[in-house]
Amino acid sequence: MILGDIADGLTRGVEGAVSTVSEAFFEPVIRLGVTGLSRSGKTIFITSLVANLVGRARMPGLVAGAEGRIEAAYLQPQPDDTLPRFDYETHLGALTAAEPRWPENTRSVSELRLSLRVRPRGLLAGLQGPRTVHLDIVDYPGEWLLDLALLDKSYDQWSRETLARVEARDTGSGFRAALAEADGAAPLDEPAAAALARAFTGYLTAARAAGYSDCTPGRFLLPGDLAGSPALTFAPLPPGPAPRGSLAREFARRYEAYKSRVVKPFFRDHFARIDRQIVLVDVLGAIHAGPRALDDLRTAMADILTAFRPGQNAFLSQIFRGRRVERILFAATKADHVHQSQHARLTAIAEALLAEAKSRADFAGARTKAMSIAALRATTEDRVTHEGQPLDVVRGRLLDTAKSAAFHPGDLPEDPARLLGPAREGADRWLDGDYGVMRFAPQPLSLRPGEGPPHIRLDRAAEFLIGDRL
Ligand SMILES: Nc1nc2c(ncn2[C@@H]2O[C@H](COP(=O)(O)OP(=O)(O)O)[C@@H](O)[C@H]2O)c(=O)[nH]1
Ligand SMILES: [Mg+2]
Repeated sequence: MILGDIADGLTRGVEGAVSTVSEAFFEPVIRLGVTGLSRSGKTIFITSLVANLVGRARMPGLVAGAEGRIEAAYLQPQPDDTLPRFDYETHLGALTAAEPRWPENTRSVSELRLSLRVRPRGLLAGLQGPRTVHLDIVDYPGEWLLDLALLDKSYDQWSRETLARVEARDTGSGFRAALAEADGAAPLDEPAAAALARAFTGYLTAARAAGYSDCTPGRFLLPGDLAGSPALTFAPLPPGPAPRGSLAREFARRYEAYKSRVVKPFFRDHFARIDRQIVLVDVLGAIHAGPRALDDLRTAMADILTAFRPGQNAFLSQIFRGRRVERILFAATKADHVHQSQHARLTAIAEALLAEAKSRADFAGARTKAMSIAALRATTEDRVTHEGQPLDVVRGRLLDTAKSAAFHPGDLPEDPARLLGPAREGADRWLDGDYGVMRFAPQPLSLRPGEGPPHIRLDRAAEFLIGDRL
């Protein structure tokens, strides 16, 4: 064991003790983690959740709200001075503009504190005044969770595995060519090292775009503010001599620095402090992209979920020290793309996607649930007559042309195996049907006072995630 690790564990323990004591005596804090692969809907989810907690008219499923016990909800300065703030106002502004648009991509971790003034329920209601519960929402890329696997791997081992994948993929040709020019034993030359790292990043980006998910290191895809730093300027190299001062020696050192300076601090400072977690999954997008993308999503989710089983990993056990994420919600997002008659099937597919990951361990006693949601509803439902038959459709404004359209995306199967079976077998396309997805623009909103944006089951998601603490 490395000494640094022991120190990590100790500091965390002391901090943990202090915060538990102060939280118990003063104002409780719920840290809600929001994650998912890029484009899964994190930004929209947080924006709509906050807006719908501030104005709760559309949140009947949040019990404390329905009982009228939430007296106020307001944004406050967040407790962590070094984390970027989630840019709620800008994102909400984009969604509620006269010409609404989806917010820009974000690619880093950010945080927002929403404080709720809540009257206690039951017998205590008459005895105690309202108390304040802080909800700290932490948005971070699911890609970063994939890095957990690196902690157990040496540079040589990671290089071997990564290069085997590079060999097998078309998207690897550019990096293979760059590698052929490189000599690991030669003295380090910074421009050459940077060029090699760029070629490797190019490969990862292409592999991700082609639907592959095992694209570590995760920060190479989503560097946040670390872009260009030495900890992100390395690449895998084939085995060979690595004398002092050589490229290979320096890459191995930077790989270790990436683990200790980038991966570990994220897990220790952010991940290990999460109480409740939502994992957003764009199931419909993957079904639309085809069997390979769906199977890839399944393996990516399995990898991501290992992070929620601290018992399986020495480093995680150490930083969690018996604490755990208490509830995990898996949400299939963008459910407004299909008619509500399809939602139960969508949820069943999401459940089946996670079944394997779930059966491997039970998340150390965390409560888990799967749901289909739309954080921001961009469509309305309708039923039309098509070739003499009634057909359930959704209507919306198309993102590309701004034209209004009615859309029937293809019926999802009742049995998820009809999709997951072919996906696992590596089928090229779906035989049973054609699952289209249209990209809808957000609809213009005219919100009344006390109302957040329209959604599907965002209130139930909130109830599962935080309802018991209100
Ligand atoms: N129709 C619909 N589209 C959504 C919804 N949530 C996300 N999207 C789409 O998915 C895209 C990515 O969402 P975003 O929240 O930025 O993803 P992030 O990368 O995980 O933060 C958005 O630009 C929207 O086009 C939703 O609830 N309904
Ligand atoms: Mg985002």
